[in-house]
Formats: sequence, structure tokens, C-alpha cells
Amino acid sequence: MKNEYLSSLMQRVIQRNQGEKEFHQAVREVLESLEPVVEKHPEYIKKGVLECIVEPERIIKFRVPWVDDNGNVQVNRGFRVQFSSSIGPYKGGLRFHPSVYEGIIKFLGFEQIFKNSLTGLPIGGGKGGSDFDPKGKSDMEVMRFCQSFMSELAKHIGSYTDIPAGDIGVGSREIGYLFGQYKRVTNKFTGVITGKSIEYGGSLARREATGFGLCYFTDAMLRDNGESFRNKTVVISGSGNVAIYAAKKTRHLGGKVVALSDSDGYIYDKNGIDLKLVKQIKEAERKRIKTYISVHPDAEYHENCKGIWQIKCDIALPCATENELDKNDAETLISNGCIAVAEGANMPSTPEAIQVFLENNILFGPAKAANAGGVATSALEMSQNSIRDAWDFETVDAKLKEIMENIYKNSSAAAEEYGMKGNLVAGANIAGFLKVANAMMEQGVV
Ligand code: NDP
Ligand code: 2IT
Repeated sequence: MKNEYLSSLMQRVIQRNQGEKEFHQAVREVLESLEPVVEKHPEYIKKGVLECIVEPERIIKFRVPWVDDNGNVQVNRGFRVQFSSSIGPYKGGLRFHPSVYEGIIKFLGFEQIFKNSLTGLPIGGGKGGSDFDPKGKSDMEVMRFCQSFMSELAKHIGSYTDIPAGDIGVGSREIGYLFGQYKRVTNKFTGVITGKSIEYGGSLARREATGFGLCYFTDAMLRDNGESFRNKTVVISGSGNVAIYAAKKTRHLGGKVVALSDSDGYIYDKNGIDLKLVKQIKEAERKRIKTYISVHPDAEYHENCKGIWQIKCDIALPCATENELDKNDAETLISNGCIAVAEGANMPSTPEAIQVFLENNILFGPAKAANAGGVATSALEMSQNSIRDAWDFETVDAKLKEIMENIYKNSSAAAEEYGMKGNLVAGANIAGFLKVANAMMEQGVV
């Protein structure tokens, strides 16, 4: 970083948050993008906006004790990072995965500030989770864990304070148990969590929203460059909520999805993935993606999920987890003729991979912009809960599409305004930052 103030701020972030490498990575990317902004607007430095924005407003960290099916006491850690409430109540998902520690939740909470700002809706940034692993646990174990987690979290959230949702390892089953316990301990039926099932206040299209939104964004980016999804070969990593609905929308838009993965390995089906079967395996049976080949023996299964980027494709949509796509993978994709990459997961490409994409003029949709459809539709769920109404699928889907197209336009315009035409990483960071920064300045030093 050339700017002296920004590089010394980066050093302070590293000092204060030792060992939290994912958080450092997320902050560095944003500060780098903001160099031309602070040069044009030194007031953001003078008024301490950047100093404040890298420090969470509040971090809640708690013990989550629960009893497993054998009667043994298990103890996990729970987190909620309430990062920024400048433009709305804290909003962001909960992740249950063994890799969760404070640095992961901070990186996700930090990203969420700018992503939520880009949606154009009044939502601040937050994230939470636990190192609990739902995989291999019985439904009753998951329920007891969720009840214990919410018994503490309930003290800190509320429909006008902080509204959690799902993320890795937190789907409709977990959301149900969390909501049930919130209602029990507070005696309130409010829209305190999003991603709820339709029966008790969820929004139609929230389940599809992140994956559909990713494709609406990618489609806008492709069309702006004279391309489209039509007849394109698409590789999607992951096989969870985001990946499955990205695959479905890719197909609606005329593309062919040939590969999906989980943390063990990937499947390659040159005839196009049988999505109905994937939904059965992953959503209904909670089995491994490998099971796919027992029904389609003509498809291939390979151990090692990273190998998925070796497959020749036109469009790559990483939808699993952070840092899943590195410099080598980026170079392989390009040498195989890939023209566009858009991130469904949060921070899936390493900084070196992003640099390779930008240097080679690959159409690149960064996570904050490209996967904002999930949280945007969560905000639409909040609206419906507030007015005690339920919109039909087409209404929500149309709003989602419009939001994603606007995010593309605003990110492109910001990149161009600051002299980096086509660089949507910088554009998304800048457009997301400006709204939050201006709100912070108007609200004073708080
Ligand atoms: P799910 O839990 O539904 O699915 C996660 C998928 O990613 C699974 O296939 C999982 O495989 C795979 N995965 C998880 N961790 C790893 C890992 N360390 N290495 C390789 N594969 C891994 O989560 P989502 O689909 O909801 O989330 C996927 C990504 O999208 C995350 O980065 C999340 O933060 C982001 N996101 C999610 C949104 C949402 O609305 N759900 C919104 C915006 C972003 P396995 O089953 O083997 O663990
Ligand atoms: O990363 C994300 O944006 C999410 N996991 C969705 C958050 C939300 O509040 O819907």
C-alpha cells in the first residue's frame, strides 16, 4: 500500500488482531481499494472513519455447553461480532463449522458491512457462529446445541438490534431450532432471524436467493461485455445452499453445469449435473457428493475438492468457502479458456488469484457484490415480517434481480469514477464504503 496512513493503519490492525489472518486479508483488500478515495477525500482520515470502521462495535464470545446422545457434556464456543450499525441494525449469518474462531467471524462481519451497504437496503454488518460441527450429529444433538447457543445469543439480538441468518452449516433445520428457542426465552414472535421456513414468517425465494442473485449479477456482467450464460460450460464448487441454487439458475439462463464438490472431492458429469439428484443427496439425505456416481456411473468422482478448477469451463463460480481458489487454480482456469469468475462464497479467491484474474482481464465478480443477493433477500424478509405480510415468489425474485443489477451498475460506475474501469473489486469496495463512511461522519464519533 503506497498511502502512508493506510499502511500504518494496516499495521495496527495486524498488531491488534494477532493471528487472525483471514481478517487481515479482508481488511487489506478494502484498504488497498480505498487509496484513491482517501486521496480525493482526506476527511475520511481526519474524522477517524477508517480507524473506526476496522474495529467492531462489539464482540460477544460465549460458552455453549450441551449434552450429546451418550449423555456426555460437550462444550463449544459461540461468537457474535456486531461490526457496524451505521446504516442499519447488525445483519449477517451464523456459521457452524469446526474451523470457526474469532478471526473468521471478524473477516465475515467486516465483509458484511460493505456487502450490506451495496444492497441499497438499511442493514448494518455483523456475523456470528460456533466451532460446532453439525456434520454427523443427530437432529436432537443439533437441537440441543442450537437451544444452548440461542439461550445466550438471545440477550444480544432483536429485530431492531441484530438479525442473524444462516451461513455454512446453518440451514433451515438450525434456523428453526434457533428461532424456537428465541421465542421461548423472550416470549416474542418477531422477525429476529431470517431464512425462516415459509410456515412461520420466512420469505419465498430466500432459499434460492444467494445462488440466483449470483447468477443475476454474473449475467449482468456478461451482458455488459457482449456475453451471456447461453451454451456456456460452468463449474461450481460446493454443493450447499449457494451452489445448488446457482446451478439451478445457471440452467435457467442456458448454461450447463458440469461439476460440483464438497470438502472431500468433486463430481464431473460431462452431460450436465443431475440437479434433482444432488438436491436429494445434499438437502434430503445429508450425504456426501460422492454418492452421485452410484446413480450416474458414467460421471466421475475425484477425491480432493481443489481439483475441480482443473476442469475446462467458460465460467467458474466458487461457492464453497474462503481461499478455495489460489493463484495456480486461477492460471489453470485462464489457460483452459475461462472468461468469467464470480464469487458465491465469501473471499473464495486468494489475493494472488484475484490479481491473476484482473491482470488477464477476466470478468471478475467479487463476493461482496456477487453474493449479496442472500442478505438482500433477508432484508426483504425483514420488511415482510415488519408489515406482517408475505409476498409471492415472483415479487421477491423480481426485487432480487433488480438489486443485483443495481449492485453491478454501482460497482462498475465507482470503479470507473476512481480510474479503475472494469475492476469490480475496487468498485464494490468503494461503493460499499462511501455510504457507510458518510453515515458515520454524520453521526459523529460514536
Ligand atoms: P452450506 O453449509 O450449505 O454448504 C457449504 C458447502 O461448501 C458444502 O458443500 C461444503 O462441503 C463446502 N465446504 C465448506 N467448507 C469447506 C472447506 N473448508 N473446503 C471445501 N469445501 C467446503 O453453506 P452455504 O452454501 O450457505 O455457504 C457457502 C459459501 O457461501 C460460504 O462461503 C458462505 O459464507 C457464503 N454465503 C452464503 C450465503 C447464504 O445465504 N447461505 C450468502 C452469501 C454468502 P461439506 O459438506 O463437505 O462441508
Ligand atoms: O454471507 C452472507 O451474506 C450470508 N451468509 C447471509 C446473511 C443474511 O443475513 O442473510
